[in-house]
Amino acid sequence: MITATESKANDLMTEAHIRQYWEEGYTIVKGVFNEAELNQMRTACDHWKFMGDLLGRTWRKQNTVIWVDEDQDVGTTVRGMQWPSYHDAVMDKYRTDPRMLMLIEPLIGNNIKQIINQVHWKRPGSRTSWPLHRDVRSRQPSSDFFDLYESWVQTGIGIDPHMKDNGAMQLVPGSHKDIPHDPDDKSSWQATQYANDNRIKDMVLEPGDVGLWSAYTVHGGGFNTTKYLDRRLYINGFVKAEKCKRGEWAWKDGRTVHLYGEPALIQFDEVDEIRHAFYAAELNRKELIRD
Ligand SMILES: O=C(O)CCC(=O)C(=O)O
Repeated sequence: MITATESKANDLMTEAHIRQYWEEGYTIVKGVFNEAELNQMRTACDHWKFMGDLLGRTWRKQNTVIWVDEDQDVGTTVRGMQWPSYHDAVMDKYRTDPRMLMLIEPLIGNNIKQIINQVHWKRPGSRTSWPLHRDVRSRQPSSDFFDLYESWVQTGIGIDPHMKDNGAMQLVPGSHKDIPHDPDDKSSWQATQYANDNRIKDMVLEPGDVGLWSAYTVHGGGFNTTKYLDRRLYINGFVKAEKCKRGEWAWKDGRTVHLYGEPALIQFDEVDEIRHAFYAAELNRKELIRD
C-alpha cells in the first residue's frame, strides 16, 4: 500500500526527506544545482555585493534592500540583501526553478507565494552571525499568516561550501516540537539557550545542496573564522498561497509566475507609500536585517 508520504515524494524530495522534515524539522537535499548554475548565482551575488560596497550604507528601494554593517573587526561589510529577483534575471530564474517546486511541493503543494528572497554573506573574520531563533518571529503580523507550521517552508541554497569553519548555519533537530505552535508566543522567538542543547548541529552543505527548515525549527549561529572563504546562502521562503495575505506569487497551480507590475506587500509595510530609493540613515530608519 502506498502511504500519503510516499505518494507525494519525487526524485529530489524522497520519502526519507519528507519524513525527516516533519520529524526533525529540517532536511538537506544533495546536489540540486550544478557547478555551471552555481557560477551564475555566484556572479549575480558578487554583482550585488559590489553594489553594496559602492553604496557603503544600508539602502532600500521598496522590497529590495541591501544591508551594509560597520563590522568592528573588518569594517564596512555587505551582510545581506532582500529581493534581488526584482532586478536580476539570474536570481529570479533560480527562485522559481522547477527543482525548487519539486522540493517544496510534497510539503506545501503547488499554489505558492513567496515571502523571503534573500542572500546572506558571511565575510571572513567578520562578526556576522544570527543568534539562534525561530523564523516564526519574522512571519508577522501573525494575523496575515494562517497555520504557519503546515503552510510555510524556508529553503537555503549553498553557494559556497557551507561548513563549520566559514560559519555554517546551525540548527537543532526536533526543536520544532519543543513548544506549542503559537505565532504570538514571543518567548519562543529568540532561542539562544539552545547553544548548549546536545542536539545542535551544523547544517553542512556542499555547493548546490539545498537545506529546508520549518518556521519553528531553532537555527542561526556560526562565525566565519576562515581567512578567505565567504559563505553565501541563497534563501527562499515559500508559503501556501491560500494561507497568507502577503507575498509575491511563485507558482499558481504549479505554473511559474514571474515578477511584474507593482511589488506586493511582503515585509516592507510602506511599499506603496515610500516608492523611491533611499539610504536608511537619511530617513532615520534602522532597517534592521530581517529573515
Ligand atoms: O545565514 C545564516 O546563517 C542564518 C540564516 C537565518 O538564520 C535565517 O534566515 O533565519
